[in-house]
Amino acid sequence: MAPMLFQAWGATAPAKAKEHKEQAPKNPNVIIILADDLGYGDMEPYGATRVKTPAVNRLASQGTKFTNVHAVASTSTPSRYSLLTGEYAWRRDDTGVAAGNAGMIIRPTQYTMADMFRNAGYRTAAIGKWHLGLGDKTGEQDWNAPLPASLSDIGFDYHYIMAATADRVPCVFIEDGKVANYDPTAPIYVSYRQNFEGEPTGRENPELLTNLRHSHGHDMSIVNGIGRIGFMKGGGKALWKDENIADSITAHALGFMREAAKADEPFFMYFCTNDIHVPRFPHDRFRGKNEMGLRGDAIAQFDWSVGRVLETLDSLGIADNTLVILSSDNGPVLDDGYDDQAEELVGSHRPTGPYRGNKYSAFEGGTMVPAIVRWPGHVPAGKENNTLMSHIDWMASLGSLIGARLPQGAAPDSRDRIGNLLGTDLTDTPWIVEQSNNLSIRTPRWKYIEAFDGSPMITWGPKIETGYAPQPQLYDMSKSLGETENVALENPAVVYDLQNIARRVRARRGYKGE
Ligand code: NG6
Ligand code: CA
Repeated sequence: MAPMLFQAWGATAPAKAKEHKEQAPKNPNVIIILADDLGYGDMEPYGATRVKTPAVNRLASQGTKFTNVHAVASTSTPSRYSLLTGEYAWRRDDTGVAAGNAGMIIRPTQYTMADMFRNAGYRTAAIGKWHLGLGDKTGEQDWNAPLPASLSDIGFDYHYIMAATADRVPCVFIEDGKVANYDPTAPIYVSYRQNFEGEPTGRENPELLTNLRHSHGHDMSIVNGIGRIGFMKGGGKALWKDENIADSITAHALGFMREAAKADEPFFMYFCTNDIHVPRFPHDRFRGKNEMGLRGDAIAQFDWSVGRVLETLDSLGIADNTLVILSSDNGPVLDDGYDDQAEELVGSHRPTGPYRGNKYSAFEGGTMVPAIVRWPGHVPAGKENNTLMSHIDWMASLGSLIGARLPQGAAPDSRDRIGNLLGTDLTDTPWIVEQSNNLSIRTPRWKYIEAFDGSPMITWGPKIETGYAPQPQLYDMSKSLGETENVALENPAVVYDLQNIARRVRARRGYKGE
């Protein structure tokens, strides 16, 4: 049940946005801080000792630390798609890890979390990592002109984003549908098929990899002394410098917050850091401060970004009226393709905490993520909360919070669990779905992984257990979080029930257990 914090809107919600705003000045700002590949165990509140995370510690002490929150998928694109649309990404076959020249995956006709906030009178922004495609058609973008489809078509008033990931071309920021700082003397060309004549690559010109060398993949175009996935030419002064990415992203986030506060408009900010995804190449001021090398430094840089957001809320005097949600898009990975010594220096640090598997896995390490929620006076402060929750439910939950009315068919798979998110209702969701190359069902007690024919280890680079097995797996999470003892044969009735949930949710968009 939604808490009765705000009056629900009338049927003509969008047209009455302004009136509503005046009636309910307390509609909180909402900031989702989404880290990239940050593991359950990667920050101090979750047990990390080899890296300091003072800003996150502060957020946790002023809010609630959740210990059973799951991303929808174990990689970025499907995880983010699901969060922003409230539809399971696996319902579509074009939501796998996107190339930097993928067309916009969320279609303008879809109703997104940003549409929801915008129609409720919020100013909306997406800042940082995007990874959900841009422009009309894959491979056909003209990066030298305004893109025909961009985030303004799916509910964002403002965006300053990276098209995909820092390891994928094009290595430029996109601001309001155009390359930011566009350099007319260096037109931009992008291909994921072939190189442009005369352009060096990591494979052929390793001597030009002056900043980071690859360990697997990442041997195509070289930008800023780092090999990337995909080929690009041009960019000139628009090209990012990896060491400044966190600064740029954070500065634009703070700028957006200040403008919204100045206009006295409630805002929704989807703030996605590049940290701690590869290539990990943080600014000098974060280097060498912990024993884990670049991966630890990237965590420290992430923490700095969080701190800047919190300080800015304070200085604008809006911290009490802002719901801050911090989480990650998928589980952690050490060596994800660059020679940054993450494996060699990890020591006793456990990126997934007590969980098995990593990013990419069907095991819990793939989708188990940190989640900290702060809203002074509304969300219990300094509490730990073990309620089972999934990112899929955040759209309907936040909609309920702000009294949004979603059009029929919007956010089909998202359940209103706002009481869970605010820590006022400790009833677990009966089950959630996790996606790797197969599906898993997680309940408060059990974890069921569908049978799947695939290698038990990733075969193309990272040393990671996939969690795939030719027969069903069932783990009793109340006995051990480590997914080591498959008890499927001893519990056929449980397996049968969980298989049925997987079958039904697959068969029907919007199946929620009824
Ligand atoms: C993989 C990349 C990896 C990372 C991942 C996506 C190679 C060898 N590896 O294909 O480095 O970019 O895709 O990560 O290319 S995610 O967090 O955005 O999903
Ligand atoms: Ca990720």
